[in-house]
Amino acid sequence: PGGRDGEVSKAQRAAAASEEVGGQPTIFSKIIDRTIPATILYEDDKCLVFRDVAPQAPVHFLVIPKLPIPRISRVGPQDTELLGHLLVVAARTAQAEGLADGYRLVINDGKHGAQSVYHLHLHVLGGRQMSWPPG
Ligand code: IU
Repeated sequence: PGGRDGEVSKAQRAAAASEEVGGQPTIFSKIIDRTIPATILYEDDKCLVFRDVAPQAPVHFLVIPKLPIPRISRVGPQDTELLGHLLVVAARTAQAEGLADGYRLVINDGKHGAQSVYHLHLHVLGGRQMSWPPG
């Protein structure tokens, strides 16, 4: 059933992507394929890390899967390993960026989460004192 689940998942993702963005690749797909430039901090076969173009802290970078999952609310059990990998890469890149005093990890989802790009991404913000609650 694993393979079947995988196929269903791809169909669901395609549906979700077209639901959110009319089936168009987001700007992050263009960053992955180098159609649009970005300051890339790390890359492997599963993910890409680059600086946010509009930084909200002295250090602000994004960790994205190469698989175009539209939003965190669309993930399933088949994504567990990938999501864990994104968190490990986020933490290791934060360390490489010198964020020894800590940082904030954020995932915005959908309208109430103020998500603007429908390609899953983890924000990592640091280099200043964060406050709580977030706005
Ligand atoms: P959000 O969680 O979907 O709201 O965050 C999208 C982020 O992507 C936001 O911080 C933008 O500044 C950032 N971004 C970018 O780094 N490069 C781009 O070309 C675009 C958005 I469009």
